[in-house]
Amino acid sequence: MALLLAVAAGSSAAFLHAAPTRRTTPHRGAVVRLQVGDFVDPDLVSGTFVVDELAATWARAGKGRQLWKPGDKTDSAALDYKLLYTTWKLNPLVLHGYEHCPFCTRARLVLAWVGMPFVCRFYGYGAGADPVKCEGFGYDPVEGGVVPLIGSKVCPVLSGAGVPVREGQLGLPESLEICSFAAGVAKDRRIAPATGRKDIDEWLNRVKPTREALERPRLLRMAVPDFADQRDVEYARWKHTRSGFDFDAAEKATPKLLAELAPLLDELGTMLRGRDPAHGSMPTLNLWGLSIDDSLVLPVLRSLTCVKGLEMPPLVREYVETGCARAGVPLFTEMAS
Ligand SMILES: N[C@@H](CCC(=O)N[C@@H](CS)C(=O)NCC(=O)O)C(=O)O
Repeated sequence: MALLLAVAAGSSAAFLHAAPTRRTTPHRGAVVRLQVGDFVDPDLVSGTFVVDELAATWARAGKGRQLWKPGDKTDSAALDYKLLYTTWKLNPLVLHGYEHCPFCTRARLVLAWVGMPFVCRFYGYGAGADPVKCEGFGYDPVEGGVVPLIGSKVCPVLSGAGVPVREGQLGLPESLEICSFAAGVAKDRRIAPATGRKDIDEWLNRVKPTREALERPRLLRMAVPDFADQRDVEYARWKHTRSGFDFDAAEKATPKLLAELAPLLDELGTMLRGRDPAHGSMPTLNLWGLSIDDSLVLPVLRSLTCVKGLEMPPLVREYVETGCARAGVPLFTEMAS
């Protein structure tokens, strides 16, 4: 063994310094070949077993080559994608958002369902709002929240190597664009596109005023990063109040609102047509399993878990519990009020 190592070490030095004699067919490490001019090609071997082995190890380790980085092109688009995906595994994408926000939840669910490597970064809800434009509410208008990424304080935003961005931006905003991008590049699992089902669209519209009245006062009381600072709470109250929302009246109307919501939740139960065997058999809106349709409805149900005493029909409860659990997204039940 000692002898073999000595021979190997000697040959290694010879390989590094000796003039190459012949080119072999590319071995495993050789496929990562960038279309750039000046890099050392280690596919030049001496023809002896030990040296060939060392050359293969050298090449597999990527020694002597210019390292691939996102944006580089090899001679194969499939390989570029593979390398990009490996980059994401090592350096996960970042989903910037608010914990309470349904649009952020939508992106988070889809990214997790399809197995994208990502982490979440949450912000205070008032960070990035300009007090000059918001009657004194908000703070850090230049550096706060996602302003440095996209120039405005709207979440969610996805950032990271290889994420497509518009000119002048450093991240991809818009929840459905993030979902579409993720569905297009995901490797581990798939999600079906949205159907455009009219019943889903109508249900979302009909439930909106009731759920907003129930959620808004309660979301602000939750122990989440979004409202950790009193300035975040004040900004949110200002934002909704100026658009005509009455926090006190909404809280007082809780029994009436709950009564309004109950038949809508029953109706949703009848709209759940399938289950997804690839996702722990969770209930789904469509017969063929998870689709973008589910990412439109589930965030709404998740938000509603901040309402104490809210009863959901068993299938709807199972839908929100399993759908969110599959994505590692917590419900608000323990913070409900
Ligand atoms: N169409 C956008 C809507 C995003 C949106 O409205 N986000 C809200 C959070 S719930 C936001 O960031 N609002 C900032 C503000 O109002 O200050 C999407 O789907 O991503």
